[in-house]
Amino acid sequence: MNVAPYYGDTWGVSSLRFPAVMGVVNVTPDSFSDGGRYLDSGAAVAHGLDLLAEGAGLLDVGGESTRPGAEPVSAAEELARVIPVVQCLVAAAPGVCISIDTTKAEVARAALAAGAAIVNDVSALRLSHPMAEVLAESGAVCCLMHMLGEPSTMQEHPRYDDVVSEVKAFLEARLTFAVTQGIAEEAVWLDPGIGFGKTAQHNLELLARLDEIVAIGRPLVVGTSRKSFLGSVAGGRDADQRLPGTIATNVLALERGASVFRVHDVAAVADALTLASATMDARAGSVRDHG
Ligand code: PMM
Repeated sequence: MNVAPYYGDTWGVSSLRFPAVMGVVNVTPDSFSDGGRYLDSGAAVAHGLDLLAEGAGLLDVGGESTRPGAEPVSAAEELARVIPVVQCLVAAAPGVCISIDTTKAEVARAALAAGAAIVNDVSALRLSHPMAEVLAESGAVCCLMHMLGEPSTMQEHPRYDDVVSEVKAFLEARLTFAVTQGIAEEAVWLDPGIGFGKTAQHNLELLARLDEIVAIGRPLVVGTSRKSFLGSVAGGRDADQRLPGTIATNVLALERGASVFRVHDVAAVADALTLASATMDARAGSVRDHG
């Protein structure tokens, strides 16, 4: 495992090695844990470069908050937020692997043209119909995520008979849909959507049985970073006090087979994953020397 930065390499998806830390760059006024901090594109770019130096293998740039109850933003506003950031990051760190966190096909198209390589669509191709076409034509990697309902209502009494099997069936169906739309199966990553229409207990069950979703056979992205269940399970922690929970859940997800770890606190999580991975290698009898 290597969660070190890939400076000097030819960046992009083909050179991305798993497990990889995905650093979050939210260019939004209202994301739940860092809203407003990087709304200025210069601050967002500087933050992205810091995350790369801390060990992010890729950056997830987003211009629309998906926090519970968040209001949608127009495509024009989202484009104005994210495209300058993608352009500047590509110029400042040639070959950087950028994922665009959007549900809108026109934002995805413009971000790919500006140098992004991955589309992180939390609606899993359900909100913007041309999205599948954009992905099929470009050959970009896409991350398809499970969400119950939509951000404005998703936390209103989410119910499942068996959250793990339902999320798994949903992801399998979206993968099949993507392939029928001409997207290569190899270009699809999946994500159980921690916190998207789930209670704390649902999130814990998904993490505990993550291996069942990994068994679908596509790289799995997990995003637990600073999410509210980490605070509630630990007895009440604000977003800025959830790093221990973020680390614990990402290490667990690694052990259960996840490939991409979407986090705000890159340095700490990259360190934790390096140590966890070295420990897993040692159990496997790996000859790799960790010094
Ligand atoms: N979580 C958020 C936004 N985008 N994308 C994926 N693939 N997985 C996630 O868990 C995810 C996401 C919400 O977190 P933020 O407001 O801190 O960005």
